[in-house]
Amino acid sequence: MERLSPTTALPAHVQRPAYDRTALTPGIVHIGLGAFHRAHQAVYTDAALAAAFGPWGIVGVSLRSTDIVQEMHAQGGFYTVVTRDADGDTARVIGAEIDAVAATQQRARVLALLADPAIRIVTLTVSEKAYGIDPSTGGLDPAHPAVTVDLATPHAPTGVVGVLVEGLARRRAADLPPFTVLCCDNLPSNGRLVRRLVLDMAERRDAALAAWIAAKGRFPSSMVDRIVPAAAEGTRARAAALIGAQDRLALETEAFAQWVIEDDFVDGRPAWEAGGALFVTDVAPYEKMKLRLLNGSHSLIAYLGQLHGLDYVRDVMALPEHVARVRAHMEAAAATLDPVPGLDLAAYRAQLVARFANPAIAHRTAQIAMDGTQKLPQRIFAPAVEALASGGDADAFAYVTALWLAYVRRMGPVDDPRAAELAAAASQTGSAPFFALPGLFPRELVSANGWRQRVDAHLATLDAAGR
Ligand code: CS2
Repeated sequence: MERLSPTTALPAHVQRPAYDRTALTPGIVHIGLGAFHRAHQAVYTDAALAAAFGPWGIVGVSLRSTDIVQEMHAQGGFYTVVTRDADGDTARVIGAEIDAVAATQQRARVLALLADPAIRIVTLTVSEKAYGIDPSTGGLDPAHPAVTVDLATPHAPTGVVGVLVEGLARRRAADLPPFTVLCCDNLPSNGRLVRRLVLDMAERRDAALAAWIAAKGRFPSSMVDRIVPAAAEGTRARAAALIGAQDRLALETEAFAQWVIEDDFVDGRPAWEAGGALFVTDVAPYEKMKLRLLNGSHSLIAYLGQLHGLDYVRDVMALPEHVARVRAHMEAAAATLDPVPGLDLAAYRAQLVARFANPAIAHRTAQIAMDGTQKLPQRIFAPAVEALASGGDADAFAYVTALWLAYVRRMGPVDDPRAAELAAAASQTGSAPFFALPGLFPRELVSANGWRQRVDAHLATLDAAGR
């Protein structure tokens, strides 16, 4: 079977780029070429290009992997997004990615691109742990492996913050405006957070550079949402049956997608609203809602699944007692939220339960369970602090915390950048050694004795039940 490429003759039912792909030129560099970006921002960009064509082709940069870049080259940037829900499967071929670069092999090319006047936006999906955030201060962690390297050799950066700072330094030297930095990772106030990290690193190399970025740079926050599991067994075969060609980059996802963005760009942007993106002045209420209701419940489901031997989110959602837990968690999380403009929270919660239960989506609980130290602070600990401050018992959050600790003790060593510290804490008794890990739990929780007793009580029950 022919390999998918820009010249493949696709069956009529397959949606394809509705613009002149040969006329597309680069305007965006995206760092982090994972499944999520390809099924989210790239799809919105494809829709934007069809509605209002412009110089907004995406050049994808992979910081570590080289395989994905080879596959993108082999298919001329084309790949299939298969949407799976109760109505069946639909295939859409995306053309917005016009080139791909592996930073480990072509670092000079990545830096040259960032200094190219045609590039006006740099978007990011590198995962929570890649940024090098010091959990105690919220600023840059100089001990993070990539940050250490990039502080020592700033002109040959390897990590995301180092690459952004060197790119911005080159633009300043060339008398160009900065590019807009648009973070699309699941972190609270993600634009503000990345701005702080970039300024921290710039400050350490050149105060004038930091002042220039602070004055001219733009770092809009954004809330992104679409459930996109890593490609599963059968993904490629299903895509091939739909498009009549072989696609090694095919992805499967749900129909739902959401993107809420602060409309604050240095020098223009694609018409992402054509794909359904919402432009607002303050993303905070949307992002809090999503991190606490979707991602918080996801972490609950992931640890329930891991402790009960359930491999997929849909397996957990097939058991009524777990669904009841999920609903109770959402109830507690919703109580910590401000109203979200134009959104009915009850409907949003009901829709989430249906999305998690989607039988056609094979989302591994192991994938969501990883990196707990990077995910739980914004998903579970922050709402716990707020619930306690307003007089609640925050028991739902104590329960997820206990599940995570039980998972770490039972499954260790776990996939987490702080795995060694977690393993050391797990070799001692009780939860106290975990609460002593620097910067992991907010101070308000470390000193909340009543809440910590609830964590211990849940942990004892889980131990007694063998899970
Ligand atoms: C998940 C997210 O892996 C995880 O931690 O909670 O990737 C989740 O699927 C997305 O944020 C959905 O938008």
